[in-house]
Amino acid sequence: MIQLSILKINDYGPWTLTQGSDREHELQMLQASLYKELQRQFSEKNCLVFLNRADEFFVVSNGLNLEDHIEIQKNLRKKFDIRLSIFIGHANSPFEANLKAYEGKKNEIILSKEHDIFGFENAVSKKNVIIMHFDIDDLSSKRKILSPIEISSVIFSLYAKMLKFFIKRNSLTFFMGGDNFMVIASVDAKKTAKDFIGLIKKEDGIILNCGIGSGKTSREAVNLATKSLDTIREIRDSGKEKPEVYELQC
Ligand SMILES: Nc1nc2c(ncn2[C@@H]2O[C@H](COP(=O)(O)OP(=O)(O)OP(=O)(O)O)[C@@H](O)[C@H]2O)c(=O)[nH]1
Ligand SMILES: [Mg+2]
Repeated sequence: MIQLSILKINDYGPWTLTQGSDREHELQMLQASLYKELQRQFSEKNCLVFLNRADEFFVVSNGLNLEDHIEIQKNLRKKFDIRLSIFIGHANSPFEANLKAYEGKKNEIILSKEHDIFGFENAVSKKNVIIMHFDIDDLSSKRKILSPIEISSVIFSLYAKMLKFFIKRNSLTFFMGGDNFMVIASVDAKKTAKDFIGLIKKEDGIILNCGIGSGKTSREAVNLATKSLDTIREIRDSGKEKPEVYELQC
C-alpha cells in the first residue's frame, strides 16, 4: 500500500498572470524556495518530495497522518504568502494512489477544509514503499563528445521512455537531476527493471544501472535504493562483472 500526497499551488496559473510579464525570475525563485522548504519539512518526517514539472510536488507519505499534513500546512502558511492544497490518495500501486489523490481533488473530498487538505488518508506503515534508483553508467565519457544541451536531449528522451514504460506498470518516474531517475514502483514494475534496461541498451545503446530499496517510509526506501546503486558501482570498480539491478535488504 502506497500513500501519495500531491501538493499544488492554489490558483497559480491565474495568479502568475497578475505579476506582469517581467515575472519569470520571481516565479523561478518562488518555486525553488517552495521546493526547498517542502523537502526540508517532509524529509524531517522521513518522506521524500518528488518535483513534478517544477510547480507541483509528489510526496510518498507512508507513515504520515492528517495531523502531520496539517502541521506542514501551518508551517507553510507562516513562510509563504501563496497557499497550497494537498490531495492524498492511497492504493496498492503508486499509479492508483495518484488516481485516488486526483479523485479527491476532482470531487473535492474534504479531509480538512481549514487547511486545504482533500482525498483519502491512511497512514499505513508496513514495509511497502519500493523505490528504484536508475542512473546512466559512465555518463562522463558521453560528456566528452556531446555538449551540455545534447546531453540533455539524451536524458529527456530517456525520461520520456521511462515514464511511459513504468506508468504501464502502475509506477511513477521522476527525474532527479544529472543522470538520475527514481521510480516509485509497484511490485510488478520491480520485476521488469531488467527488461527496461535491456530495451534501452538495444534501442539507444545506453547502459543503465538500477538500485532497488524497500522500506516503511520513502526516505528509508530511497536510502536503500541509492545504497544498492552505489554497490553496483563498487562491484564494477573492483573489476568484477557488475549486476544491472541490485537490491539490498535492510
Ligand atoms: N539526484 C542525484 N544526482 C546525482 C547523484 N549522484 C550523482 N548525481 C548527478 O549525476 C551526475 C553524473 O554523475 P555520475 O552518475 O556519478 O557520473 P557517471 O560518469 O555516470 O558515473 P557512474 O554513474 O558511476 O557510471 C552528477 O554530475 C550529479 O549531477 C544522486 O545520488 N542523486
Ligand atoms: Mg551515472
